[in-house]
Amino acid sequence: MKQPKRYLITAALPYANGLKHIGHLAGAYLPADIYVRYLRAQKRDVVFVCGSDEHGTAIPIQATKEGTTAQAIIDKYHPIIAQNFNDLGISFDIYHRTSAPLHHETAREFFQTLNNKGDLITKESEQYYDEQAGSFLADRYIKGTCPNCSYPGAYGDQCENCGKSLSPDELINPVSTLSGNPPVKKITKHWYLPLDRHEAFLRKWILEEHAEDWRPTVVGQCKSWIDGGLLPRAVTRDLDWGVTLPDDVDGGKGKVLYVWFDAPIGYISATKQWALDNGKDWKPYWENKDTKLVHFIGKDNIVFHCIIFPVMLQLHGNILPENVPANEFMNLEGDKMSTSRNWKLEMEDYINDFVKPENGGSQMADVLRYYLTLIAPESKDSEFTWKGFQDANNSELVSIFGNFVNRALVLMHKLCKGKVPPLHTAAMNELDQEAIDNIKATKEKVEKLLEEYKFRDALFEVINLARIGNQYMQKKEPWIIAKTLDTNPEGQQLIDNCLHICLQLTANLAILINPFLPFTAGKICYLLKVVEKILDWENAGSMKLLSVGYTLRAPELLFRKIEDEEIARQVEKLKAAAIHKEPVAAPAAPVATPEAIAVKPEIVFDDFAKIDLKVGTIVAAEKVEKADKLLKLQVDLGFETRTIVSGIALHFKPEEIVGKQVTVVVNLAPRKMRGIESNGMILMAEDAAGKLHFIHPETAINNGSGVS
Ligand code: B3M
Ligand code: ZN
Repeated sequence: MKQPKRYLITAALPYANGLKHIGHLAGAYLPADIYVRYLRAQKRDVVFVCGSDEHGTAIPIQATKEGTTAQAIIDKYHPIIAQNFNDLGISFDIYHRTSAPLHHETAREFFQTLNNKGDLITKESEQYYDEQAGSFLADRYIKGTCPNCSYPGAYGDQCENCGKSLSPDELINPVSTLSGNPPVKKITKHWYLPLDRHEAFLRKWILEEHAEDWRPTVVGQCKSWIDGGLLPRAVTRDLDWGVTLPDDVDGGKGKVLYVWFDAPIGYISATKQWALDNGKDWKPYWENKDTKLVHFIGKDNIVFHCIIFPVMLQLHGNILPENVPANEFMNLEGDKMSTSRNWKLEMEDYINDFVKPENGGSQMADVLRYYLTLIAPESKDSEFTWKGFQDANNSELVSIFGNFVNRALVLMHKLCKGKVPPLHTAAMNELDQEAIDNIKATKEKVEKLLEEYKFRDALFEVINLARIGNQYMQKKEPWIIAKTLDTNPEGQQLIDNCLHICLQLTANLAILINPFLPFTAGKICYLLKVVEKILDWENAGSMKLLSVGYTLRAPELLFRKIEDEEIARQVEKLKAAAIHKEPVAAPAAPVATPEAIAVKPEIVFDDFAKIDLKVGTIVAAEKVEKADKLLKLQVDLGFETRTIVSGIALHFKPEEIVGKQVTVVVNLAPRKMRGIESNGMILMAEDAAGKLHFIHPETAINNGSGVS
């Protein structure tokens, strides 16, 4: 693609229903910010939009929890979240709100246009209804067991445990979160976006045109959605919180737009508000093909940004995203981050504990940005540990990056009278040239990686340049030469060359690190007494950033060491705050029938110990021909993958159990079933209704783990 004329960068709009954690930060906002800062340094025309998602059932549900109104909830969380992002250096051009009238108008117009063009259909259907509360149960007003992972607290729109997007009808044992009662069904009319009409477009656009440049995880998720069959998606809800339908829409009274219909339109209304505030025209950003639109999101938002919103944009006559670099999830200290179990590190907490001036200041915001980028879940889930955070700080930021910059300044003050020394070309050797070449090469590498959204690799290259700087200094040993100056006065030229190069390298580091660690880049500019204009990307690779003879400030450390006690305190705090409880509205377990509680005759421990139970993951499943009840499974047990034939075909479809962890009896004698040798048995629990449930660890663990 030739260079775009302008860029519109979006980061998912967070729900304003609570504080956001570092998993959110690492998933969308930080990578988006790095990309935008890089583009700005390239002097490209770029607008970075975000804002609060203030609709959907999540908001009124939080209001009920806090005993207040939906409006009070968004008014409480919107400014705090905006401030948290600001404190961590996330540099939106606008942080808008979907409760703004401009957004309501924009979303309503969008719906109207599609509806008038015949791009939406209406359908009457039976939907869950709470008779006691007298209302329909959209999305999060209904809970039940996830059909995909058996998590008992899944919502009607999504399971927060496995991330699968759901519809209320898929929930097992659904209950209303309003009254706790099982719901009834009632007829209602809704508007639908018929995705099935757009399969050919989506296949061509994603699976052909973007098969190479989008992340494999993103293309993979889209492919499975498309292959799974696209269905019309309801875009309205029976709710009293959200964007109301246009007045002239027949039967639209009392209904609002589905939050996932209006929220992405929030990117457009945010751009409009930004344009109003800055005397600009918003239209080219959404209508001209020479705009590059990029959505930064977490993996649970892929379908909305890659399938549904693009169909909407296409129908409405807008441009489509060039890329949707979605990140996988970030776990925390060995477990999934979770709001309901309070297993998380909120941005707010980090800011209070580290970023407040008395606790370290903005440099500590950069430390978090550094570690989160280092472990960015770009291709697979990753894990934040406090130990990892400490190590990244102490052994990379302090010992490599900070140390290099500090030594360059200290030695310059000691050996070059506090001024930038000249470069004596005649006295240069190949080590000097190599260092200079490395600066230029690093610039090119970082640039290429950033253009490909490979932020962790790009950051590695920057740190590596600091590492190269340290090695160069170590090889040149100007402090040793300084001791021989009495007998060898030309030695000063060698010292000058080394420090000249180290200081120019330091200025280059400021430019290259700026998209990732903006506070650090600012601090280096301060130490070098240069204006931040120097951080323009085109300056990277230059060896003329600092003028010869220029006096620099006395060195100050860029990063402080993080002590063991600080880390221990954080781990303790996390554990103490964790809530070990079943999700609130989990359906009560059905009472066991007398048969189920009948107990078999007593055995001794040795009898039990003969059974070898291990955890495995079902990696493939297919029906066994001419056997209604049997599924042929491939189960990965860590040490080997086995074929197991299991009598569960009436309970599970093959595609819904692939990926599940199960408990396997691994030392059961092999047995042939329908000609297939089965090597083990999967443990199942049967409930009172005769439904089967897998027995599996609470969170994923290594295959082959023993069960006893
Ligand atoms: N508010 C969900 C989320 O925060 C949703 C994103 C909207 S992006 C248009 O994950
Ligand atoms: Zn699930």
